[in-house]
Amino acid sequence: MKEGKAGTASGVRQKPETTTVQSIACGGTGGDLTAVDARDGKIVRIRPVNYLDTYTEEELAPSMWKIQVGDEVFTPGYKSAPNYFALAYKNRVYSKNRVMHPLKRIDWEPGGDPAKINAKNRGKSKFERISWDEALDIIESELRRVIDKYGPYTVLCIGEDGHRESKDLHAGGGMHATLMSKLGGYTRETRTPDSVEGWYWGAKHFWGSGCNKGLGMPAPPQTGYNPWHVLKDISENSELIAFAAGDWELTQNYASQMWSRLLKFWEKIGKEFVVVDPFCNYTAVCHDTIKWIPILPNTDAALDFAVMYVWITEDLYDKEYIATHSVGFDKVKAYVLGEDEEGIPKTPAWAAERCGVPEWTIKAYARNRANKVTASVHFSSGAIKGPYSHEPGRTHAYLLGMQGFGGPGVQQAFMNASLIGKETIARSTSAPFTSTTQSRMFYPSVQSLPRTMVARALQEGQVTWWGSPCIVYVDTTEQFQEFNYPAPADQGGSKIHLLWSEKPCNMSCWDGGFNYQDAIRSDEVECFITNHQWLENDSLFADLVLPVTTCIEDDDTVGASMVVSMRSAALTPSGCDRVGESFSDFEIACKIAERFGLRDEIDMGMSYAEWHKYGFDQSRLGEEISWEDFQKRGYYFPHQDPDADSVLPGMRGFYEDPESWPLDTPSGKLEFWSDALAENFPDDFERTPMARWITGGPKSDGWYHDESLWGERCHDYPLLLVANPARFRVHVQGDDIKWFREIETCKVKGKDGYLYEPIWINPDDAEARGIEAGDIVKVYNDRGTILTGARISERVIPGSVMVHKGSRVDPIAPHLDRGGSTNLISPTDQVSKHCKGFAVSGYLVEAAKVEDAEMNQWKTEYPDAFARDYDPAIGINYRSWVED
Ligand SMILES: Nc1nc2c(c(=O)[nH]1)N[C@H]1C(S)=C(S)[C@@H](COP(=O)(O)OP(=O)(O)OC[C@H]3O[C@@H](n4cnc5c(=O)[nH]c(N)nc54)[C@H](O)[C@@H]3O)O[C@H]1N2
Ligand SMILES: Nc1nc2c(c(=O)[nH]1)N[C@H]1C(S)=C(S)[C@@H](COP(=O)(O)OP(=O)(O)OC[C@H]3O[C@@H](n4cnc5c(=O)[nH]c(N)nc54)[C@H](O)[C@@H]3O)O[C@H]1N2
Ligand SMILES: [Mo]
Repeated sequence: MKEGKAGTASGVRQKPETTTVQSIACGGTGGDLTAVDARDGKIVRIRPVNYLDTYTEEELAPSMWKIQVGDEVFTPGYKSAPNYFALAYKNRVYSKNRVMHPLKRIDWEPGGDPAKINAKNRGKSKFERISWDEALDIIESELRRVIDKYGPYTVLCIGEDGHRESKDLHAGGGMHATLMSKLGGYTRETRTPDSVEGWYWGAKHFWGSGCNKGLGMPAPPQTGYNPWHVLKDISENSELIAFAAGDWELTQNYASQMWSRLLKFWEKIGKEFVVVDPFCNYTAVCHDTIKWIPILPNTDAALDFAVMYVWITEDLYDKEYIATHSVGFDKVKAYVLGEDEEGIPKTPAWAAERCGVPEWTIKAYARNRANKVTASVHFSSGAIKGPYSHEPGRTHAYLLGMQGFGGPGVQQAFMNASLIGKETIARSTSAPFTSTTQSRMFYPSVQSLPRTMVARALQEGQVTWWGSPCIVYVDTTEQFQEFNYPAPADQGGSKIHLLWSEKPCNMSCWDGGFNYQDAIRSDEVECFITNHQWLENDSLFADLVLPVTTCIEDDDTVGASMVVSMRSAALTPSGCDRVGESFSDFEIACKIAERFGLRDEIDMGMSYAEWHKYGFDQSRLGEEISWEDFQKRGYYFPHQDPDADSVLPGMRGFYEDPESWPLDTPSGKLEFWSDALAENFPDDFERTPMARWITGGPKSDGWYHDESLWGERCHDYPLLLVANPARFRVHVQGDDIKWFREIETCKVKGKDGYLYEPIWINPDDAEARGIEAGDIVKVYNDRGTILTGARISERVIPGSVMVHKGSRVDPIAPHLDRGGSTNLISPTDQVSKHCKGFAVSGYLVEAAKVEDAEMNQWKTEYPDAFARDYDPAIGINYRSWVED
């Protein structure tokens, strides 16, 4: 910690400021470094870091990467470019929504007696402050009770993986599980492949498991973990950049604003951009060399098939590459030309009726992509988070395959492509430095539940699924394995009765939120604990809420990995006083462990200083900087590998020599038709061995979804909802940042003064419904109703509405919510029968103006919900839910 000069403003002698370096980002993987200035234990401001204050240019030279095209040079520069969330983080630390003390729901009592747990009141009744001693007494007694009665697997540890704030030792998401594994086991709640659904369930069968051992984003296994230099290759060789469901101006900036600079650089060196999107997204509105092609949500497969039709009939694809690098293309070709049993040619006219893109635009887009070296760019892709996302996931991949995927400039850039350089000492894609892996052991658990299936497990007592009991990073073949909950009783399997979350936002981030709330409101759940900094989302439905520190308060280290301008390792000492009575998840686990005589097994008897040194020793940092120097400087950027330029970018190895660089598909090549799918799921008509135009249908016919404009449900709910990450939040994080809430695209002020989450609606659709700008609008389907505020704009295609996901829930009554959190009304079913992921965007809703009479009726029926304390600057907050 550095001391600044004592200020003498207005003649009053002030205490000196202290400055710490922090790596703040709500994505969990660290951000561009910030300097946090504090006075008297309170944060004063947060600002970028000038690296030259700590290092000389010569010292930094080996760490800098560079992309040069002609005379134009792009480098990270000497000043960090923190994302705007980090710069606004003071608002988060001192939010009126911070959990100040341990809380207990007023009408819940430990012991599991249905008459005393009042399960039905979860999300309705308020909380009271209790002391840490009381909270620990209750947790200890509840754990002892449920383990004794049902066995340890009755404890479901929620949130082992997900985003959260960036922390190492103090991070949540595994501390409860680490503790429970010492107490005999637990049920593991596993993440489903949220970011990459369509690639994971679809494209993996086309191009193999991909990078990170199974994320489903393309990379031949031999390149190891990183598609190094994809961005460099695109900069040097691509002519057209297709953002088909990608918005780098929004999504790529959550840990560093470098991505805006990269887009500007691409613009400067003459790249053409095309944005295929239901929404004229931020990349489209912020850049000049752009063409926006509006498309109806979740219809990309139709567009892609028509593009293939043009390419095949006009001889505009790489036939030689197809012959040498792929199998099964003939089947797809026959389907596209209508030369199969279905007999429907997928012409641009056919596609235009389905995807809403005019015929001539489809032809122009197809020819433009074929005539120019085209890269496909997204973070993970918004088009692949809907029902049957394996279809667009595969058709997007087919297009790359037909243009010689891996050749110069023919690349797919996605989140991991953000690792432009190749550090010498980094460990795989993760940070150069992190002690998390030491403190947090993801003990394999006999019993697990995918996040998408927790509600059904509680409601039906039994669930079956195919694919991983562990997180998303697994081989393709693993999708063919069947899993069951509960695990066999002789292995200790039992039903879950105690829920404990270290990432309490599943009702807003995962699918079917209203149904999840119903499931939590059952007597089956005898106790629900959350650890949380802010009183929001799942925590409103908890029985006990434990206050957690923010990343700035913790004495920690952070290794920044993805989506930063340079990967870094930093010591991030506590930069301000703790807020309220908060402790980190790590400290909470230690406190509880102490009750069971196990503290030493959690903290290994080490102080924080010892943990930091231990993390340093475990990393390879010592090869480049001494511990003493690292402590003195506070942060470090690993050197670039001098041989990095010889690394083949993305799929180049496979492109050049598919025999030496085979994919990990059964044939080693791109598989337009997957024999493995045909063999394992011969009767699956939702995900067949190759991509098709799938619209779903009624449940009675065996379909999982009827969420398209060609089924039955669209007569009642005719609008397709797009629910993307928000410009002014990272998932659910940051909804209370008052600096952002003032921005008019962030919230819409209703006439009742409440700041509603905007619904972006086209003027035609608004007029047809009598909706005017600023109206309170209900968005609903048979799963429930959320309230929003009208923002009328031609930025959204007619027939679709856009509501950013992740605003905080604000329950009025079951299945009725004022906060506008879209995932409350998303489908409860998985992607399709054998794919346990979620479908959270591109589904059916209707929108209508809320008339005064209806609002008044709700106010009369649910007076408590409307009487809650509300501060427009912040929204709902701690005082709304805690009794004095
Ligand atoms: N409709 C729709 N839904 C989506 C998506 C979409 O595009 N549309 N995107 C999906 C994608 S790609 C993702 S990655 C997921 C993200 O989903 P999540 O990973 O669940 O999202 P976060 O908002 O990062 O959730 C972090 C939660 O942990 C809390 N938290 C933060 N730091 C800490 C900590 O130190 N300790 C504890 N105990 N809690 C902490 C935060 O307040 C927040 O509630 O959402 C998915 N859901
Ligand atoms: N500000 C901010 N940045 C973030 C996040 C955040 O929450 N906030 N989350 C981070 C995470 S974890 C992830 S995985 C990424 C997500 O990154 P992506 O998945 O790439 O992002 P999305 O915003 O879901 O989608 C990108 C674009 O796809 C469009 N889109 C949606 N549906 C369709 C469709 O059916 N067809 C087509 N063609 N386009 C469609 C959207 O309108 C949007 O402009 O973002 C990361 N960055
Ligand atoms: Mo994600």
